[in-house]
Amino acid sequence: MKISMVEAIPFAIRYSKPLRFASGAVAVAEHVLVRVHTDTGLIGTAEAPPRPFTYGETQQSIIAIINTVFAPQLVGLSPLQRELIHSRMNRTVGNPTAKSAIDMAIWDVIGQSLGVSVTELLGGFTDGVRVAHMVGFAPAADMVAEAERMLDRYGITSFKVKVGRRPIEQDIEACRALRRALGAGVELYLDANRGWTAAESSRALRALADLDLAFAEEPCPADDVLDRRWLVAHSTIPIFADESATRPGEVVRELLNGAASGISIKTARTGFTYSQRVLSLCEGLGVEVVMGNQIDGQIGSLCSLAFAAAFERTSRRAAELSNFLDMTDDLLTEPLQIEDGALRIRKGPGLGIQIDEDKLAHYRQDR
Ligand code: MUC
Ligand code: MG
Repeated sequence: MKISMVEAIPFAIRYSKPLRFASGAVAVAEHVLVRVHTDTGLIGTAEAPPRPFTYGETQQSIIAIINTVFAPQLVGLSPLQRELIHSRMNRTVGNPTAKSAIDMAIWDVIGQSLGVSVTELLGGFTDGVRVAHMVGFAPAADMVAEAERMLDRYGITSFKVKVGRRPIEQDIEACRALRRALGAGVELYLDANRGWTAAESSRALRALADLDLAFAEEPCPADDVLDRRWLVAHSTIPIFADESATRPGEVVRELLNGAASGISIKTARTGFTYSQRVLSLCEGLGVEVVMGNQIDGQIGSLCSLAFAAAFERTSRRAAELSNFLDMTDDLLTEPLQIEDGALRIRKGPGLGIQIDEDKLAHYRQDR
């Protein structure tokens, strides 16, 4: 089996409720559908979400790099030559979501060709993963209403609260209101997307010390090297790295620098191949992981779920798999369903992604 073509299709689907956070906001999912075709007729599918505020990629840059650089390097290779595929793509620095979508589509093809699911291929640990929901910036009462809706309708009991950049009192008020409304039984954790200084982080974490927060993600910039190390050393809760640890080398650097005590794994930026390597490093170094969300649609969420369910360490914590709920529509023929606070993997071959071609025709932007 040989790769015969790589397609990069831009599409745009509106959010019914835009997600706002310290480093940006997303109101429209302007993603790229990536399809890896083979000479056997099998087609692997994944999606790349451009996140200029985190990786510098745009929808146009993802399409350009795939069409002009990656596709010509990959056509003619076997999907099983994953190391060679990455070696070729890694001649170009950056472009993590473009590379990762190709990687995941290739795993999809391999799973389909063997008649097994990607979760089985990767590790096959479990078939269901608890879901954590991300609550974006809004007045405290609205954040509470959103979390209550997620709890009532989907049984979700783990919430990531977006904080940072806006007046710290507003964040403190929102966190207190959430704990008061949701009770002691739910898990709450924070993500400041580098929106605080180390001193502000320390102040906020002290002010919130009685709320039983599970951990805090990227409270201040990892580039503030000594400040961040000081914060991690003095924090009473774990500090997780997300956008400061987007590939294996960065993960090791941040952990050995004392800049983090846990790692967010996002398949959108490390695919399955490098997510596995990041996970192995975290196991070896003895740190916790959380499956993060790159504000993925249903395709990206399915990829993240497939990986999360494959391993013991990734399925321990609730995984961030619910951002798609705020989109007005999506491309799967069979939508993802969160039930009892969990998502179950698709048992069929590969990733189990079936694209609704009518919807794709409607939302694609290149025709
Ligand atoms: C997250 O965990 O930070 C928002 C910015 C980004 O890079 O990802 C999202 C969620
Ligand atoms: Mg984050």
